[in-house]
Amino acid sequence: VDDAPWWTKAVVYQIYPRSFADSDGDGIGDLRGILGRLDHLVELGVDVVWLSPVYASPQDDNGYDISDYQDVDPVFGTLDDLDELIGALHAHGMRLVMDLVVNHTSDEHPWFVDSRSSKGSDRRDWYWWRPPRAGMQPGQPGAEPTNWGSFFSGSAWELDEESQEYYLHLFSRKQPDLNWENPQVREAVYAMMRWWLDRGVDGFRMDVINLVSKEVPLRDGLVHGGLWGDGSAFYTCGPRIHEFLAEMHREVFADHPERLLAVGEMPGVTIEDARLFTDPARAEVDMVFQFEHVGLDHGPGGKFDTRPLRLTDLKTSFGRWQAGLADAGWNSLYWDNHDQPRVVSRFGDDGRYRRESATMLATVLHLHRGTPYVYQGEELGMTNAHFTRFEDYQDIESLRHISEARARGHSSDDELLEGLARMSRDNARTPVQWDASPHAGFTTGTPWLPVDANFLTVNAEAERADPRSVFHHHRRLIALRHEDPVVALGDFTMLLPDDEHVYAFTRRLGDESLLVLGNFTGEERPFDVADAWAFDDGSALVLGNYDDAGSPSTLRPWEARVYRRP
Ligand code: TEU
Repeated sequence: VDDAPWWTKAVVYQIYPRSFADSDGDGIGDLRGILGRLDHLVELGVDVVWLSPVYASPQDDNGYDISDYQDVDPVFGTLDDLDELIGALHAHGMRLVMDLVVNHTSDEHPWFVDSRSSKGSDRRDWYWWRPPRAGMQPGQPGAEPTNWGSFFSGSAWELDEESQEYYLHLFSRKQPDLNWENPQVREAVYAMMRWWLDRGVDGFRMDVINLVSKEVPLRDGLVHGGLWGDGSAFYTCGPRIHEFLAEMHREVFADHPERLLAVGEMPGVTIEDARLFTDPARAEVDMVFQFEHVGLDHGPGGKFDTRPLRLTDLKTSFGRWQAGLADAGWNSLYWDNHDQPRVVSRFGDDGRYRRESATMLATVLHLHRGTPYVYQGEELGMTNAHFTRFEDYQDIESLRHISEARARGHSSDDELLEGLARMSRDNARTPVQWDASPHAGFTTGTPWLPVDANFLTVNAEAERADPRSVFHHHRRLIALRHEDPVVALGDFTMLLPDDEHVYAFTRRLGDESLLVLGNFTGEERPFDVADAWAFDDGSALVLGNYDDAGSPSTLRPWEARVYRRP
């Protein structure tokens, strides 16, 4: 227990700087805005801040398209501001983890500008350049080097008029993929990472890091019914991914072992692979973000075609991940981030039972074994954006989805708006609601994305004033993890796997046990865990989201309880 890494009992808070706090009235959040709100993080008690990208960027994908890895975009501030933030967080005993986006750069990054400048450029091979498909003319439909679709709709290839060759972009055309087969690319990335560590940052959240190894030669993927083929089999955890991450660890992390945190964002990662990535003996990364649980409400038509979550599916998924990483490796625990809809709207009830469902969802998440991540506003019970017009959306994924869906003529405007209202990434990107003043205290100017009308009641000031609030509940959950080793390290056992309403599990470490219960519905639900837990031998309720203990056999709407024994 004593030699477990520090991050097993840490909680990470994600800041999406564009939407956190604006200090200069331009309507966009910035670093000085964060500096002005550190009290909020201190009171919450989080250990680490993960900062979404603040690097120089044309902002095609809100900073995930980087044109200079070693500078701050003026929209967010300066390098001096960032140094000040590192210092201020450290002074409060918190760490700062930067986003590391190295599957791709911006097409305006000097590396790509150089690579594009001619076929003979020294950096030509730093990206994936390919001629048109054999026998076809550049630009002709179907002439793309492979049939791969991009994550943001359309082809994953863009034709460069000058050289008449295509470059690969798994995301937007302004995010060309780096060629990790080239050792110079990897060394340039590692040098940049070392520069940040020397500046004082405490680690990295690595954007789509399991996509950097592509199987060569590149070839067509299966067509599942859409316009484009699915290339994911050739780039998800590709042939050299473990080699690359082990190399990165040696080249970047080896000199600063204990202090740092390395978390790999990994769409499509399997449990078997995650075990390899996070087994400390292999020295690759500390933990990964997997996507299984946030795909359970996707329908056959993809993420915008939603279906209701079945609680038994969620239990099966979390249960497998808990078991799979029990004796080697480590889990990350999250509901929300800047790419996912707000969990209280998605799996809870953001109306009548907003407080109850948000606190229940947080309780269930934080009591699993793994490191919990809180996304800005989640601790306030912030909801989805409730946009009803196409004009409100700004996210590139949403905009590309709208234009592709319209071009194909498959869905009505109402259906499209419905899908966006449920799943658009903009749902989590509306400004943080600080108080009931104009624009929720986020900015004195015009916010870049509309503030939700519910800010008059859903805001940090109101949450701080109410001891039962989502905010104070998060504070208690974080404190519990800090104080009680069973939360961080206890064994996990899922109970009631077939129950569609009540989520239940135990945690056990030595003589100590916890029982965690959560009602995933707005009705009273009976439960029976007598096989696993006796309430009469000294169980004490350590945390709940109702004012009184309630009945030992029924949960009230969205109720959560944590019991301790002995
Ligand atoms: O996201 C990668 C990812 O796989 C998805 O979550 C993606 O955002 C998409 O919505 C799938 O529907 C990371 C970043 O978190 C995201 O913000 C970036 O847009 C993306 O990589 C590209 O850098």
